[in-house]
Amino acid sequence: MKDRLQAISETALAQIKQASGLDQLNDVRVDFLGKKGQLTALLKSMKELAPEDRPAFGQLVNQTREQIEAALEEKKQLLKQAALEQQLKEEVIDVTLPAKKNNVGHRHPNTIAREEVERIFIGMGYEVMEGPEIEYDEYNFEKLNIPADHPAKDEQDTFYISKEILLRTQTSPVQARAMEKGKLPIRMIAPGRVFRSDEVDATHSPSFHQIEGLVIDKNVTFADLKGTLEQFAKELFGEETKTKFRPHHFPFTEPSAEVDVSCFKCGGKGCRFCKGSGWIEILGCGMVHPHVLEMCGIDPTVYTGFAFGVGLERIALLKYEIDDMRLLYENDVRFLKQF
Ligand code: 2NL
Repeated sequence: MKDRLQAISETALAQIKQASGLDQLNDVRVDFLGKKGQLTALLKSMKELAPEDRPAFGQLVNQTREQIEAALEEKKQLLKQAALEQQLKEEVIDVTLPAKKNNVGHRHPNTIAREEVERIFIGMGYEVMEGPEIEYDEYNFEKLNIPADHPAKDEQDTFYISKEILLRTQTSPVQARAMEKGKLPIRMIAPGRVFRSDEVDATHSPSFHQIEGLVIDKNVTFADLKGTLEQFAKELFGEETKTKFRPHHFPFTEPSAEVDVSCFKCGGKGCRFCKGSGWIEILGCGMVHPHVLEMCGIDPTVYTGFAFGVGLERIALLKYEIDDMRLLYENDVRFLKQF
């Protein structure tokens, strides 16, 4: 029995010495010290010894176990150290290499233009408000003085979810909702996506963006409208910009006007950009129709107001001299990076 113990001890220590990895070392441990290991088997066979020899032999087996355990632990530390050194050698970082370039995104020209318009009106004390893109016919048309049989409904043909629910053709429903809330006075702009059943070309898209403005208070006049939009045009296109109000018709305003700005390319002399006229159309506006005020719960004998609507894409195309609206929707980074 002693010889067997000696033999087990020697082979165990030899195998531990030779182990070249932690897995292999663990195999050795299981083979000798495990439940079905050689040393355990030897302990079990102690009954072959005379009872008086058993305690001394048991002690010997335990000593051997401790020796093997100590050798295992020592080898384990050695292997771990070697593995760490290997890892450090493999993962050397060359701090002199150039850093990886981070591709940072860029604001879309529409976003730049919207934020610019918002900045100007916030500076004049306006609030920015938003509303749903899916609207009731009632808010998109009826309350804005466009009843079922109105020809403007042809011009603003849109996408219907049902007979009463549609994709909004303008952001005015946001303003109709604000008026209905009844908190006066109102000074607000409503930027957002709108929809029309239009064919795609250089200046049209079935989905585009608008910014509408609304002011409601006592004693608001067309002079306030003119002053406000003149100031807006100067801030957007430069201090020297002139404005021209041409009479127009919108169902929701009376009187109504379209506004031209003097061409910021040629200063009004006439060039390719303004098609020789010296003027560029930028928005539509007017005094809110008394019937619209009434339908939105405001007494038109006490309050008056003005409203305007700007096409965001139109501003972006003009400001950044882009000649085709489709470029705004292609999301080609080579295009978008330029602004
Ligand atoms: C255009 C013309 C316009 C309005 C929008 C408006 C809104 C309410 C009441 C009255 Cl709640 N009017 N909005 C008024 C005049 C013109 O837009 O050509 N936009 C691109």
